[in-house]
Amino acid sequence: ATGTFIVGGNWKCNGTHDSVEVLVNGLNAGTIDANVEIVCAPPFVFLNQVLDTLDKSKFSIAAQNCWIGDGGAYTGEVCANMLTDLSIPWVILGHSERRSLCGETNDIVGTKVAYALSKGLKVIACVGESLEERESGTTMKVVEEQLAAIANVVDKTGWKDVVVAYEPVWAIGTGKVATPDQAQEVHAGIRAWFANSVGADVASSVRIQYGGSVNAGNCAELAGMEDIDGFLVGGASLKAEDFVTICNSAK
Ligand code: G2H
Repeated sequence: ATGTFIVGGNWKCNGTHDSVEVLVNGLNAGTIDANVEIVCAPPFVFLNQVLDTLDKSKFSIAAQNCWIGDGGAYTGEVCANMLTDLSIPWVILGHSERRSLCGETNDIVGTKVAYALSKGLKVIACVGESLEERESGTTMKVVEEQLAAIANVVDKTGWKDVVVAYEPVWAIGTGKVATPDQAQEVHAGIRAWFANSVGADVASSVRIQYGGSVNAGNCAELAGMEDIDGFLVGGASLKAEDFVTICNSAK
């Protein structure tokens, strides 16, 4: 694996004040291996609660999205400056649920990533193909186009603050995890794309997470793959004990 193993917990649109309290207490009680970076992404409305209660010596905090540019008359949106104002270091951008359900195109995601980086946020940038795209043999083409839309607007040095999350859409929340070999193949392809299209230095330093039905039972085998540098976890990140197991799965 490349760099410090990095695990994200994407809580998605789940939780109540009380369930967040239970989850945070469970996470704080967990014993985490020394050499792992962990980023928890609660819904916006619970960011302050999590900021106040989560043990930040073990866990960092991310938002799950942010607006494409400056704040202003954008009803319902949250902008990058608001996150940095709360000292939130990370944001997840381009999650497939936002791409497919909220109409975020490759260009929108690229612009969002560039803007968030310009405001000092670190970004977990998500890419991945649908089942139809996989079956038609276009997985790498789709993923490369998603990455290129980011690379077109992000300076080469900006990649130091980006983690790529490869999340095959067909494996998200379906219980259908990519096999370690399937994931490794795409991760290696992503690294090769970086070498050819961005630079050898970025290719050898960028961290690539796998996401899609990662759980406490399948994480160890996936974590053993050469180009898997961490995970982005959805469902299993809502169970503290399972999430801690996943965080500790790096070899
Ligand atoms: C993929 C993942 C987290 P899950 O969306 O981003 O969710 O682990 O529930 O498949």
